[in-house]
Amino acid sequence: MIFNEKFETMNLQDLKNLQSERLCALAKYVYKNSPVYKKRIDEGGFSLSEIKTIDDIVKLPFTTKDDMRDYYPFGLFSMPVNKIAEMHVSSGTTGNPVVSGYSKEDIDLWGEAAARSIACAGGMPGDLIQISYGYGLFTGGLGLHYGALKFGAAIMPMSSGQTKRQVKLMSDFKPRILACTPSFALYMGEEAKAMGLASEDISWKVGILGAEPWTIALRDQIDKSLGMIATDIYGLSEITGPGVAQECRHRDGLHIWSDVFYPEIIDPETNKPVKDGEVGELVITTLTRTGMPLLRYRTRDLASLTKAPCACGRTSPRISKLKGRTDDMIVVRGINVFPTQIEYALLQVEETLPNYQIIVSREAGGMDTLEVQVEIEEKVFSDQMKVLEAVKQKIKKSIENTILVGVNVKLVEPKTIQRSEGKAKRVIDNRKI
Ligand code: DLL
Repeated sequence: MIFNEKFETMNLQDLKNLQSERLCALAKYVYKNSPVYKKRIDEGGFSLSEIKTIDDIVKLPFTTKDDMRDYYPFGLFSMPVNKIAEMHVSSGTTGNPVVSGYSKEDIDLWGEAAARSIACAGGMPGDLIQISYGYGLFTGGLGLHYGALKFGAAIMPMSSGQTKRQVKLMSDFKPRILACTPSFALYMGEEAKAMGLASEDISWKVGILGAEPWTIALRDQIDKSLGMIATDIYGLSEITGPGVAQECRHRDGLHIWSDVFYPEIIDPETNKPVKDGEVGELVITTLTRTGMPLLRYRTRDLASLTKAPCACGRTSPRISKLKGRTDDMIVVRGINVFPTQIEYALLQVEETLPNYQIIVSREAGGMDTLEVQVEIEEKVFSDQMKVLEAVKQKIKKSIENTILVGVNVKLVEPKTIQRSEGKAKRVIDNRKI
Protein backbone atom coordinates (compact mmCIF):
# COMPACT_ATOMS: atom_id res chain seq x y z
CA MET A 1 0.00 0.00 0.00
CA ILE A 2 1.19 3.53 -0.84
CA PHE A 3 0.21 6.08 1.81
CA ASN A 4 0.41 9.22 -0.32
CA GLU A 5 0.13 8.34 -4.02
CA LYS A 6 0.36 11.96 -5.11
CA PHE A 7 3.80 12.63 -3.65
CA GLU A 8 5.28 9.15 -3.63
CA THR A 9 4.60 8.36 -7.28
CA MET A 10 4.98 11.82 -8.81
CA ASN A 11 6.80 11.87 -12.14
CA LEU A 12 10.36 13.07 -11.74
CA GLN A 13 9.88 16.33 -13.65
CA ASP A 14 6.85 17.31 -11.52
CA LEU A 15 8.84 16.36 -8.42
CA LYS A 16 11.68 18.60 -9.52
CA ASN A 17 9.28 21.50 -10.13
CA LEU A 18 7.79 21.04 -6.68
CA GLN A 19 11.23 20.87 -5.07
CA SER A 20 12.23 24.06 -6.91
CA GLU A 21 9.13 25.90 -5.74
CA ARG A 22 9.69 24.74 -2.18
CA LEU A 23 13.38 25.63 -2.18
CA CYS A 24 12.64 29.22 -3.30
CA ALA A 25 10.06 29.58 -0.55
CA LEU A 26 12.42 28.04 2.02
CA ALA A 27 15.31 30.35 1.13
CA LYS A 28 13.02 33.38 1.60
CA TYR A 29 11.62 31.94 4.82
CA VAL A 30 14.98 31.36 6.50
CA TYR A 31 16.31 34.70 5.28
CA LYS A 32 13.41 36.40 7.02
CA ASN A 33 13.25 34.27 10.16
CA SER A 34 16.71 32.93 10.97
CA PRO A 35 19.42 35.45 11.87
CA VAL A 36 22.06 32.73 11.37
CA TYR A 37 20.98 31.96 7.81
CA LYS A 38 20.38 35.61 6.97
CA LYS A 39 23.98 36.38 7.89
CA ARG A 40 25.31 33.42 5.92
CA ILE A 41 23.29 34.27 2.84
CA ASP A 42 24.39 37.92 3.04
CA GLU A 43 28.01 36.87 3.41
CA GLY A 44 27.70 34.26 0.64
CA GLY A 45 27.88 36.99 -2.02
CA PHE A 46 24.69 36.07 -3.86
CA SER A 47 21.14 37.32 -3.90
CA LEU A 48 18.07 35.27 -3.05
CA SER A 49 16.68 36.04 -6.51
CA GLU A 50 19.36 33.69 -7.87
CA ILE A 51 17.61 30.72 -6.25
CA LYS A 52 15.21 29.74 -9.02
CA THR A 53 15.34 25.96 -9.29
CA ILE A 54 16.38 23.09 -7.09
CA ASP A 55 19.71 22.96 -8.94
CA ASP A 56 20.55 26.34 -7.39
CA ILE A 57 20.72 24.64 -4.00
CA VAL A 58 24.50 24.42 -4.42
CA LYS A 59 24.65 28.20 -3.91
CA LEU A 60 23.23 27.86 -0.41
CA PRO A 61 25.48 27.34 2.63
CA PHE A 62 25.93 24.01 4.39
CA THR A 63 24.80 23.47 7.97
CA THR A 64 26.98 21.23 10.16
CA LYS A 65 26.86 19.35 13.43
CA ASP A 66 29.20 22.01 14.82
CA ASP A 67 26.56 24.63 14.05
CA MET A 68 24.17 22.61 16.19
CA ARG A 69 26.62 22.82 19.04
CA ASP A 70 27.61 26.44 18.51
CA TYR A 71 24.04 27.71 18.35
CA TYR A 72 22.85 25.55 21.24
CA PRO A 73 20.15 25.49 22.41
CA PHE A 74 17.76 27.57 20.25
CA GLY A 75 19.97 29.60 17.90
CA LEU A 76 18.97 27.69 14.78
CA PHE A 77 15.23 27.92 15.39
CA SER A 78 13.38 30.00 12.83
CA MET A 79 10.64 30.91 15.28
CA PRO A 80 10.52 32.08 18.89
CA VAL A 81 10.84 29.21 21.30
CA ASN A 82 7.36 29.80 22.72
CA LYS A 83 5.90 29.08 19.27
CA ILE A 84 7.68 25.70 19.10
CA ALA A 85 5.45 22.69 19.78
CA GLU A 86 8.02 20.07 20.76
CA MET A 87 11.74 19.58 21.19
CA HIS A 88 13.95 16.55 20.81
CA VAL A 89 17.53 16.08 21.85
CA SER A 90 20.29 13.70 20.82
CA SER A 91 23.98 13.46 21.63
CA GLY A 92 26.38 15.99 20.18
CA THR A 93 30.06 15.56 19.36
CA THR A 94 31.35 17.44 22.37
CA GLY A 95 29.67 19.07 25.28
CA ASN A 96 26.37 20.35 24.08
CA PRO A 97 23.68 18.00 22.87
CA VAL A 98 21.86 18.51 19.57
CA VAL A 99 18.44 20.12 19.88
CA SER A 100 15.71 20.02 17.27
CA GLY A 101 12.65 22.26 17.57
CA TYR A 102 9.41 21.27 15.84
CA SER A 103 6.53 23.60 15.07
CA LYS A 104 2.99 22.18 15.04
CA GLU A 105 3.29 21.88 11.21
CA ASP A 106 6.61 20.07 11.59
CA ILE A 107 4.96 17.49 13.84
CA ASP A 108 2.28 16.98 11.17
CA LEU A 109 4.98 16.60 8.57
CA TRP A 110 6.81 14.07 10.75
CA GLY A 111 3.58 12.08 11.15
CA GLU A 112 3.12 12.13 7.37
CA ALA A 113 6.70 10.96 6.72
CA ALA A 114 6.47 8.19 9.31
CA ALA A 115 3.01 7.14 8.03
CA ARG A 116 4.46 6.83 4.50
CA SER A 117 7.24 4.74 6.03
CA ILE A 118 4.85 2.39 7.85
CA ALA A 119 2.92 1.76 4.61
CA CYS A 120 6.17 1.42 2.67
CA ALA A 121 7.40 -1.27 5.09
CA GLY A 122 4.23 -3.28 4.48
CA GLY A 123 1.80 -1.91 7.07
CA MET A 124 -1.93 -2.27 6.39
CA PRO A 125 -4.73 -0.09 7.79
CA GLY A 126 -6.02 -1.64 10.99
CA ASP A 127 -2.68 -3.23 11.87
CA LEU A 128 -1.51 -3.36 15.46
CA ILE A 129 1.98 -1.87 15.84
CA GLN A 130 4.31 -2.49 18.77
CA ILE A 131 6.54 0.56 19.12
CA SER A 132 9.60 -0.48 21.09
CA TYR A 133 11.83 2.50 20.35
CA GLY A 134 12.43 4.75 23.36
CA TYR A 135 9.80 7.43 23.93
CA GLY A 136 11.01 10.81 25.16
CA LEU A 137 13.77 13.07 23.95
CA PHE A 138 14.93 10.36 21.51
CA THR A 139 12.84 10.64 18.35
CA GLY A 140 12.27 6.91 17.75
CA GLY A 141 9.18 6.25 19.89
CA LEU A 142 7.20 9.43 19.31
CA GLY A 143 8.07 9.58 15.60
CA LEU A 144 6.62 6.16 14.87
CA HIS A 145 3.75 7.02 17.20
CA TYR A 146 2.79 10.10 15.19
CA GLY A 147 3.15 8.06 12.02
CA ALA A 148 0.94 5.25 13.29
CA LEU A 149 -1.76 7.72 14.38
CA LYS A 150 -1.79 9.31 10.94
CA PHE A 151 -1.58 5.95 9.18
CA GLY A 152 -4.42 4.45 11.20
CA ALA A 153 -2.75 1.61 13.07
CA ALA A 154 -3.56 0.63 16.66
CA ILE A 155 -0.56 1.44 18.83
CA MET A 156 1.19 -0.42 21.64
CA PRO A 157 3.42 2.41 22.96
CA MET A 158 5.89 0.09 24.67
CA SER A 159 9.07 2.20 24.56
CA SER A 160 12.36 0.32 24.87
CA GLY A 161 13.52 -2.10 27.61
CA GLN A 162 11.47 -4.58 29.67
CA THR A 163 12.17 -7.35 27.20
CA LYS A 164 10.11 -10.08 28.90
CA ARG A 165 7.09 -7.82 29.16
CA GLN A 166 7.46 -6.87 25.49
CA VAL A 167 7.42 -10.55 24.55
CA LYS A 168 4.47 -11.37 26.80
CA LEU A 169 2.34 -8.55 25.36
CA MET A 170 3.33 -9.52 21.82
CA SER A 171 2.16 -13.04 22.52
CA ASP A 172 -1.13 -11.83 24.07
CA PHE A 173 -1.97 -8.92 21.72
CA LYS A 174 -0.51 -10.32 18.48
CA PRO A 175 0.79 -7.12 16.81
CA ARG A 176 1.72 -7.61 13.15
CA ILE A 177 4.30 -4.78 13.12
CA LEU A 178 7.34 -4.35 15.32
CA ALA A 179 9.26 -1.05 15.36
CA CYS A 180 12.56 -1.04 17.25
CA THR A 181 16.31 -1.23 16.67
CA PRO A 182 17.51 -4.35 14.81
CA SER A 183 19.59 -5.43 17.79
CA PHE A 184 16.59 -5.21 20.10
CA ALA A 185 14.42 -7.16 17.65
CA LEU A 186 16.94 -9.96 17.65
CA TYR A 187 17.18 -9.92 21.42
CA MET A 188 13.41 -10.09 21.79
CA GLY A 189 13.36 -13.09 19.45
CA GLU A 190 15.90 -14.83 21.66
CA GLU A 191 13.96 -13.98 24.79
CA ALA A 192 10.76 -15.31 23.21
CA LYS A 193 12.46 -18.64 22.63
CA ALA A 194 13.87 -18.67 26.16
CA MET A 195 10.35 -18.07 27.44
CA GLY A 196 9.21 -21.20 25.61
CA LEU A 197 7.42 -19.59 22.66
CA ALA A 198 7.51 -21.44 19.35
CA SER A 199 8.15 -19.69 16.03
CA GLU A 200 4.42 -19.73 15.22
CA ASP A 201 3.71 -17.84 18.47
CA ILE A 202 5.64 -14.83 17.20
CA SER A 203 3.06 -12.56 15.63
CA TRP A 204 5.35 -9.89 14.11
CA LYS A 205 5.38 -10.09 10.33
CA VAL A 206 6.77 -6.63 9.51
CA GLY A 207 9.82 -5.05 11.12
CA ILE A 208 10.51 -1.30 10.93
CA LEU A 209 14.03 -1.39 12.18
CA GLY A 210 16.68 1.31 12.25
CA ALA A 211 18.51 3.96 14.29
CA GLU A 212 21.75 1.99 14.07
CA PRO A 213 23.87 0.46 11.31
CA TRP A 214 23.02 -3.11 10.39
CA THR A 215 23.94 -5.46 7.61
CA ILE A 216 21.95 -7.55 5.17
CA ALA A 217 23.40 -10.61 6.96
CA LEU A 218 21.80 -9.46 10.20
CA ARG A 219 18.57 -8.76 8.35
CA ASP A 220 18.53 -12.35 7.07
CA GLN A 221 18.96 -13.60 10.62
CA ILE A 222 16.12 -11.42 11.87
CA ASP A 223 13.82 -12.52 9.02
CA LYS A 224 14.55 -16.12 9.83
CA SER A 225 14.48 -16.09 13.60
CA LEU A 226 11.39 -13.88 13.90
CA GLY A 227 9.55 -14.96 10.76
CA MET A 228 9.15 -11.38 9.54
CA ILE A 229 10.20 -9.12 6.70
CA ALA A 230 12.62 -6.76 8.39
CA THR A 231 12.86 -3.35 6.68
CA ASP A 232 15.27 -0.53 7.27
CA ILE A 233 14.15 2.92 8.43
CA TYR A 234 16.47 5.93 8.50
CA GLY A 235 16.26 9.26 10.19
CA LEU A 236 18.07 11.71 12.40
CA SER A 237 16.85 14.12 15.05
CA GLU A 238 18.12 17.20 13.25
CA ILE A 239 15.98 16.51 10.19
CA THR A 240 12.91 14.86 11.71
CA GLY A 241 13.75 11.58 13.47
CA PRO A 242 12.57 8.26 11.97
CA GLY A 243 10.82 8.45 8.61
CA VAL A 244 13.27 10.42 6.50
CA ALA A 245 13.75 7.29 4.35
CA GLN A 246 12.35 3.78 4.42
CA GLU A 247 12.79 0.50 2.58
CA CYS A 248 9.84 -0.96 0.72
CA ARG A 249 9.16 -4.68 0.46
CA HIS A 250 11.72 -4.98 -2.35
CA ARG A 251 14.45 -3.91 0.06
CA ASP A 252 16.64 -2.42 -2.62
CA GLY A 253 17.50 0.88 -0.93
CA LEU A 254 15.46 3.28 1.21
CA HIS A 255 12.94 5.63 -0.42
CA ILE A 256 13.71 9.13 0.70
CA TRP A 257 10.67 11.43 0.89
CA SER A 258 12.41 13.96 -1.28
CA ASP A 259 9.42 16.26 -1.81
CA VAL A 260 10.11 17.31 1.81
CA PHE A 261 13.68 16.12 2.58
CA TYR A 262 15.87 16.98 -0.39
CA PRO A 263 18.94 14.74 -0.60
CA GLU A 264 22.34 15.46 -2.09
CA ILE A 265 25.36 13.18 -2.01
CA ILE A 266 28.70 14.97 -1.90
CA ASP A 267 32.34 14.10 -1.65
CA PRO A 268 33.08 15.06 1.98
CA GLU A 269 36.60 16.19 1.07
CA THR A 270 35.84 18.40 -1.93
CA ASN A 271 32.18 19.18 -1.06
CA LYS A 272 31.31 18.58 -4.73
CA PRO A 273 28.36 16.39 -5.79
CA VAL A 274 29.18 12.79 -6.71
CA LYS A 275 27.43 10.85 -9.49
CA ASP A 276 24.26 8.86 -8.83
CA GLY A 277 25.24 5.46 -7.46
CA GLU A 278 28.52 6.68 -5.95
CA VAL A 279 28.99 6.71 -2.20
CA GLY A 280 29.45 10.03 -0.45
CA GLU A 281 28.11 12.07 2.44
CA LEU A 282 24.36 12.45 2.59
CA VAL A 283 23.30 16.10 2.82
CA ILE A 284 19.64 16.92 3.48
CA THR A 285 17.61 20.11 3.14
CA THR A 286 14.25 20.23 4.93
CA LEU A 287 12.14 21.81 2.19
CA THR A 288 9.01 22.52 4.23
CA ARG A 289 9.90 22.64 7.91
CA THR A 290 9.12 25.85 9.77
CA GLY A 291 10.32 25.39 13.39
CA MET A 292 13.94 24.59 12.64
CA PRO A 293 14.38 24.30 8.87
CA LEU A 294 17.90 23.29 7.87
CA LEU A 295 19.74 24.15 4.67
CA ARG A 296 22.05 21.44 3.31
CA TYR A 297 22.60 19.63 6.59
CA ARG A 298 25.80 17.53 6.59
CA THR A 299 24.59 14.28 8.14
CA ARG A 300 28.06 12.67 8.16
CA ASP A 301 26.31 9.47 7.05
CA LEU A 302 27.74 7.77 3.97
CA ALA A 303 25.35 6.45 1.31
CA SER A 304 24.67 6.52 -2.42
CA LEU A 305 21.54 7.73 -4.22
CA THR A 306 19.57 6.35 -7.16
CA LYS A 307 16.56 7.65 -9.05
CA ALA A 308 16.09 4.37 -10.94
CA PRO A 309 12.50 3.08 -10.93
CA CYS A 310 11.53 0.70 -8.14
CA ALA A 311 9.24 -2.30 -8.57
CA CYS A 312 6.94 -0.94 -5.83
CA GLY A 313 5.85 1.92 -8.09
CA ARG A 314 7.19 4.73 -5.92
CA THR A 315 9.28 7.31 -7.76
CA SER A 316 10.87 8.71 -4.59
CA PRO A 317 14.65 8.29 -5.03
CA ARG A 318 16.41 5.71 -2.89
CA ILE A 319 19.46 5.95 -0.67
CA SER A 320 21.53 2.84 -0.15
CA LYS A 321 21.76 1.17 3.24
CA LEU A 322 24.20 3.33 5.17
CA LYS A 323 27.86 2.56 4.52
CA GLY A 324 29.35 4.24 7.59
CA ARG A 325 30.09 7.71 8.84
CA THR A 326 32.59 10.43 8.12
CA ASP A 327 33.28 10.93 11.82
CA ASP A 328 33.98 8.73 14.79
CA MET A 329 30.47 8.63 16.18
CA ILE A 330 29.36 5.13 17.10
CA VAL A 331 25.77 4.04 17.42
CA VAL A 332 25.23 1.50 20.17
CA ARG A 333 21.78 0.11 20.77
CA GLY A 334 20.32 3.07 18.94
CA ILE A 335 22.18 5.64 21.05
CA ASN A 336 24.83 7.88 19.53
CA VAL A 337 28.09 7.77 21.41
CA PHE A 338 31.13 9.92 20.72
CA PRO A 339 34.58 8.92 21.98
CA THR A 340 34.97 12.46 23.22
CA GLN A 341 32.06 11.97 25.61
CA ILE A 342 33.74 8.91 27.06
CA GLU A 343 37.00 10.75 27.38
CA TYR A 344 35.24 13.55 29.20
CA ALA A 345 33.60 11.10 31.63
CA LEU A 346 36.84 9.22 32.26
CA LEU A 347 38.70 12.34 33.07
CA GLN A 348 36.21 13.22 35.76
CA VAL A 349 37.67 10.36 37.80
CA GLU A 350 40.97 11.31 39.36
CA GLU A 351 42.60 7.87 39.31
CA THR A 352 42.36 7.50 35.52
CA LEU A 353 45.08 8.29 33.00
CA PRO A 354 44.06 9.75 29.64
CA ASN A 355 44.79 6.53 27.76
CA TYR A 356 41.78 4.51 26.83
CA GLN A 357 40.23 2.41 24.15
CA ILE A 358 36.62 1.69 23.33
CA ILE A 359 35.70 -1.75 22.07
CA VAL A 360 32.31 -2.32 20.49
CA SER A 361 31.20 -5.91 19.93
CA ARG A 362 28.08 -7.68 18.85
CA GLU A 363 27.09 -10.73 20.85
CA ALA A 364 25.78 -13.85 19.15
CA GLY A 365 22.26 -12.70 20.11
CA GLY A 366 22.74 -9.43 18.22
CA MET A 367 23.07 -7.12 21.24
CA ASP A 368 25.86 -4.56 21.04
CA THR A 369 28.21 -4.23 24.00
CA LEU A 370 30.63 -1.48 24.84
CA GLU A 371 33.84 -2.05 26.74
CA VAL A 372 36.06 0.77 27.87
CA GLN A 373 39.62 -0.15 28.70
CA VAL A 374 41.36 2.51 30.70
CA GLU A 375 44.75 2.89 32.26
CA ILE A 376 44.88 3.84 35.88
CA GLU A 377 47.66 5.12 38.07
CA GLU A 378 50.33 2.62 39.11
CA LYS A 379 49.73 3.11 42.81
CA VAL A 380 46.01 2.36 42.47
CA PHE A 381 46.79 -0.75 40.49
CA SER A 382 48.86 -2.16 43.31
CA ASP A 383 46.06 -1.51 45.81
CA GLN A 384 43.72 -4.11 47.20
CA MET A 385 41.00 -5.64 45.05
CA LYS A 386 38.37 -3.74 47.01
CA VAL A 387 39.93 -0.40 46.10
CA LEU A 388 40.25 -1.40 42.46
CA GLU A 389 36.63 -2.45 42.31
CA ALA A 390 35.54 0.87 43.81
CA VAL A 391 37.53 2.80 41.19
CA LYS A 392 36.05 0.67 38.44
CA GLN A 393 32.51 1.37 39.64
CA LYS A 394 33.26 5.08 39.87
CA ILE A 395 34.45 5.12 36.25
CA LYS A 396 31.50 3.04 35.08
CA LYS A 397 29.05 5.40 36.74
CA SER A 398 30.74 8.46 35.33
CA ILE A 399 30.61 7.09 31.78
CA GLU A 400 27.06 5.78 32.03
CA ASN A 401 25.80 9.09 33.39
CA THR A 402 27.31 10.79 30.36
CA ILE A 403 26.43 8.50 27.48
CA LEU A 404 23.31 6.79 28.90
CA VAL A 405 24.41 3.36 27.66
CA GLY A 406 25.64 0.52 29.89
CA VAL A 407 29.39 -0.19 29.64
CA ASN A 408 31.87 -2.76 30.90
CA VAL A 409 34.99 -1.15 32.29
CA LYS A 410 38.34 -2.89 32.28
CA LEU A 411 41.18 -1.33 34.27
CA VAL A 412 44.61 -1.83 32.79
CA GLU A 413 48.12 -0.95 33.92
CA PRO A 414 49.86 2.18 32.69
CA LYS A 415 51.42 1.85 29.21
CA THR A 416 49.21 -1.07 28.22
CA ILE A 417 47.16 0.72 25.60
CA GLN A 418 48.84 1.12 22.27
CA ARG A 419 50.17 4.61 21.64
CA SER A 420 49.74 6.28 18.32
CA GLU A 421 51.99 8.55 16.37
CA GLY A 422 49.23 10.09 14.35
CA LYS A 423 45.54 10.15 15.02
CA ALA A 424 44.68 7.91 17.97
CA LYS A 425 42.38 5.06 17.10
CA ARG A 426 40.07 5.21 20.07
CA VAL A 427 37.40 2.89 18.81
CA ILE A 428 37.73 -0.73 17.83
CA ASP A 429 34.44 -1.73 16.29
CA ASN A 430 34.30 -5.50 15.99
CA ARG A 431 30.72 -5.57 14.73
CA LYS A 432 31.65 -6.07 11.06
CA ILE A 433 29.12 -3.59 9.72
O1 DLL B 1 18.31 7.46 15.39
C1 DLL B 1 16.29 8.48 14.52
C2 DLL B 1 15.71 7.14 14.28
C3 DLL B 1 14.90 6.55 15.21
C4 DLL B 1 15.93 6.50 13.07
C5 DLL B 1 14.31 5.32 14.97
C6 DLL B 1 15.35 5.28 12.79
C7 DLL B 1 14.55 4.70 13.75
P1 DLL B 1 19.47 10.15 16.09
O2 DLL B 1 19.47 9.62 17.48
O3 DLL B 1 19.62 11.60 15.87
O4 DLL B 1 18.15 9.76 15.36
O5 DLL B 1 20.64 9.37 15.32
C8 DLL B 1 20.83 9.61 13.94
O6 DLL B 1 21.73 7.34 13.69
O7 DLL B 1 22.80 10.00 11.55
C9 DLL B 1 22.81 7.54 11.61
O8 DLL B 1 24.20 7.63 11.82
C10 DLL B 1 22.18 6.56 12.61
N1 DLL B 1 21.05 5.86 11.96
C11 DLL B 1 19.74 6.18 12.01
N2 DLL B 1 19.01 5.30 11.27
C12 DLL B 1 19.91 4.43 10.74
C13 DLL B 1 19.81 3.30 9.88
C14 DLL B 1 17.68 8.48 15.14
N3 DLL B 1 18.64 2.87 9.42
C15 DLL B 1 21.98 8.75 13.43
N4 DLL B 1 20.96 2.67 9.52
C16 DLL B 1 22.11 8.85 11.94
C17 DLL B 1 22.16 3.08 9.99
C18 DLL B 1 21.20 4.80 11.18
N5 DLL B 1 22.31 4.13 10.82
